[in-house]
Amino acid sequence: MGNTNVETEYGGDQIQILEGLEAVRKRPGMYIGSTSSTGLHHLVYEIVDNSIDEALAGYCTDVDVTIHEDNSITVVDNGRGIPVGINHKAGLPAVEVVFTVLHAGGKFGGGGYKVSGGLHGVGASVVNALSTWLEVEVCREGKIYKQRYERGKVCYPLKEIGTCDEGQTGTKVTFSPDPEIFEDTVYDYDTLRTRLRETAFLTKGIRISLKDEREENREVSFHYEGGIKEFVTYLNKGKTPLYEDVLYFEGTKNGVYVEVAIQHNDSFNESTYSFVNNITTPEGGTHLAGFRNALTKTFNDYARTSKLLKESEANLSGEDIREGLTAIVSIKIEDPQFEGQTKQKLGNSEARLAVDSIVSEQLTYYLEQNPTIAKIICEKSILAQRAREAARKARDLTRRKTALEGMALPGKLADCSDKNPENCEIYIVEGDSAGGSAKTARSRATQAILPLRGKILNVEKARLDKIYANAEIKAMITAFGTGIHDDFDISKLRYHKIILMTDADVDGAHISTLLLTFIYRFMPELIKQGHVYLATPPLYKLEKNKKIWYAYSDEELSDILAEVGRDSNNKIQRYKGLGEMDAEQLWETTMDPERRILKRVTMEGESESETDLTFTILMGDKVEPRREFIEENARYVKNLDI
Ligand code: 28G
Repeated sequence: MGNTNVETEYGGDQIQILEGLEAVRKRPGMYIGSTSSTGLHHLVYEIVDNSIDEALAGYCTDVDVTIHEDNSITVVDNGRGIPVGINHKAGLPAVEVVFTVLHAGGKFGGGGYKVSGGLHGVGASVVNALSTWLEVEVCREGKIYKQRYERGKVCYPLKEIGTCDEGQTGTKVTFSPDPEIFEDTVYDYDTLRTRLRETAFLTKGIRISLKDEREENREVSFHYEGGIKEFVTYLNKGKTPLYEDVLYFEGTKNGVYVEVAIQHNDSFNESTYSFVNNITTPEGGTHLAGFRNALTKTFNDYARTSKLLKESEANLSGEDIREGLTAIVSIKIEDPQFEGQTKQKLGNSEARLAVDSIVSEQLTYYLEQNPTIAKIICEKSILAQRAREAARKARDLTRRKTALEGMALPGKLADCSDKNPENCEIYIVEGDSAGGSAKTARSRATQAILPLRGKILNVEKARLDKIYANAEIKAMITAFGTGIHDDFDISKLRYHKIILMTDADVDGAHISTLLLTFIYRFMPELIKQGHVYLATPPLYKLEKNKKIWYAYSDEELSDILAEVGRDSNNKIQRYKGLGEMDAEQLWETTMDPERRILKRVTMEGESESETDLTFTILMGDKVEPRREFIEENARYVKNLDI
């Protein structure tokens, strides 16, 4: 016998194990959130997380991820290798336990989380259960061990398959996601790349590579010695920083390890992202509250003692200090408690204390040591304070107006007659002439039209008082009915579909992006809840023998030509803008709910910091990053599916 099998008995315990994994297959959503593309990609993160835990424990420096031709995935790390000795409780090799025993507390099942050196391997059995097959190889003590599973079931006992150098250790996992479970089993390179980059930023020093064997030369590697400090630099790359330094604070308090990096830029938006154990917390929680409190307190103290803020002046608000701030708050905590409806909000009170005291202490020291930078930030905050005061006055004025006149809808709006928002849609149309055609074409009961004149204000580059004063923006705010920012109330939304209709050319795409930027910054819930759509006008009209075809892409045009014959009786018209269509054509091709194609704008699967960066780069004033971005992300520009 060439291979030495590790002796195992398969008794009652093993049957229980199978029942455990059966439960995962019956209710995959409970363990990985969903069986959509998001869940599919989640499998990779679960496996990679185990390598990251090994890195956080101090034993792993490299993680390599490969997407194979058949969409199976291999992850290799150079950690200690999952132990192969018999685990006495289960009577099985530890590695087999890791892959076949459903561990308490998956991400979506509640309970404990894994963190450095603690609970590694929590998600491996879930991935195993949801894969048609999975193979694990472990390199330890000069030997290579292997085991294979199919739909979670062991194919053979752990066996030795060869030798390796004494000092060489590590783990290799290959799995093939089960098409019986997932709607789609095709991996998206960009999605994995974005997430792995984020993971590399959050785990300083680690090297993570990604290779796509489905396409030649698709390979990247991430390695950030500066960790979240470099994350902040990356997020600010399309902006103009107000000072060169990225401020970095780090420490451990009451068992909470805290890392914070910040830098201000000359924009007016805040981009703060918080993480707990490398997991993003979009709803924040105690760690973020601690950070904000420390920032507000420390800057006010400094501005007072340095006399930058006079005694007669009011305190700076947190918002003033965070105008133009890019920040990462990342903590590691043994037993994180997640609260709120979506369990995305950290609840541990010790995290608030730890972040607050570490940031307060180290930021106070930093400001004392760097008075020039301290002054730049304080002065920016004081300007923000004044602009906010001016904006408040402008807003109060418009509020009073609407209170007197009732809801004054914009004059250019051709409203629909149906008053049930669920049935109603509003077309935001570029240009008065296309607006005119749309008003004629529309179905008056349910379709409202709001024409906008030319380019709308770029909200990335304007302060609040100027934004509120802009006519096109005011028209949209009153037409939508929801209010914005703190006043935002989705229950007041007047149309359940907001449809952006612009020319199918570069200018049109630019206007769509300006509109989306406005909605994303001021009413992100509209996008998150799926109310925002892009209309797709046709690119070509084809006429032959009194019959008409419309083509929405070049591909479609050649398909139609192949079908009807490519001869001189074909008349092909290339539409340059919406204005070239008459009302009837506009209705047939772009507005008729029976025939039109709408693209819903989503943020699913995209990391939030990446969406923010997309808007900053597309709308900011740096030319080079925008050109690079458009080249790298032709995909985005093609379908604008953010
Ligand atoms: C390549 C794809 C995914 C991993 C390790 C290393 C250890 C480990 C993993 O132990 C079981 C439970 C607590 C000790 C730990 C090795 C200690 C000593 C490990 C991975 C045994 C889990 N030597 N590397 N799990 N613990 N990489 N990569 O999964 O008691 S998982």
